[in-house]
Amino acid sequence: MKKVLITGGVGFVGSSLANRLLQNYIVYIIDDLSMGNVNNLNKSKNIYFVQGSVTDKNLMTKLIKENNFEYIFHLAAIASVADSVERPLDTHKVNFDSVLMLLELCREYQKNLKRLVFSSSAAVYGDEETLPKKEESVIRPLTPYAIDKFSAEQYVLDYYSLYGIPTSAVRFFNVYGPNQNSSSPYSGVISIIVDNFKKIKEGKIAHFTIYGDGEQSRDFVYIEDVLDALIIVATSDNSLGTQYNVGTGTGTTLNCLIDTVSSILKINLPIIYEESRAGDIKESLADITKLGKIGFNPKFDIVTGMNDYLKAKFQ
Ligand code: UD2
Repeated sequence: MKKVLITGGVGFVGSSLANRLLQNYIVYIIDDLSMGNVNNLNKSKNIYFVQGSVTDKNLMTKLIKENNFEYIFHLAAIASVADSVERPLDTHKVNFDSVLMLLELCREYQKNLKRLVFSSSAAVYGDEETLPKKEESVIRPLTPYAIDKFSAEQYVLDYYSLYGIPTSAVRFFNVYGPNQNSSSPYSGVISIIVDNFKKIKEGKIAHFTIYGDGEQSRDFVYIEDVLDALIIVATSDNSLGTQYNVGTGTGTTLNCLIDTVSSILKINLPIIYEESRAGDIKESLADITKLGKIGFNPKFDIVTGMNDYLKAKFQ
């Protein structure tokens, strides 16, 4: 069987991708377990797990030198924007330096690679107000996280034009689904909301804090659609050397989201309103025309996505 490498492969997106790909590939995973959990992975003899950091040059060199990968998905990152503001130097090592090192290792050792896919973020667009965001919209990265994502993405794409390394990048909007870690206040808002609904269902006391009036909206994209997008981008000839928004093209407000979950579960979640978070943007919405042109068509809207998620979480 052919080999795939997923960095950050026990995290939310990485583990979901590994579980999908292990039917057809030997899936190599490198993860330092800083956010993810090995229990996210299905039990399979096709998974080869390496515990370590993508910033470890010796470890990465060994991994890339000794294996021929058909695809590499670089999903390892410090995902918290707040962390990047607190610790710009540390987060830069993971979110930027590891990418450049991986590109160099691929240039040297991966002669049969079909694609390296890098996970970037909608954060690169920052707070410029024109919506929806197209890939060529104004880029205004406002945090170390966003700056690293944008610069790493540009390096990744340049390695195709400069050296012919087959690369692509994706800019994730707000991804949600089972296995998303809800432990930090900066975890994806849907995972926090679902956790609180779960507590109430179990008879515990819980509430959800809305920062602002709840009318802020996001383009929430379900993990199954994200996996489809990653695979389409990795396998399309047209996606070489270019980047794609990964969203649904539809925005949902927090208020509407909470109503949707309430009506699916028939449970009421007490809400507390607090001041908006510093730097929070009001609306975020992807234009997914470019991804559509290579065959992406999201299968889940917020209602079907939340139904699927809640089924997995509450069964
Ligand atoms: C997302 C990404 C972030 C960065 C950013 C770029 C996630 C988890 N975060 O941040 O990494 O790429 O986009 O724009 O995908 N909220 C509450 N209560 C809570 C938690 C959140 O009201 O307990 C609000 C929050 O203030 C925001 C909205 O919910 O208005 C969405 O928050 P988020 O952290 O899920 O995602 P976002 O878009 O701020």
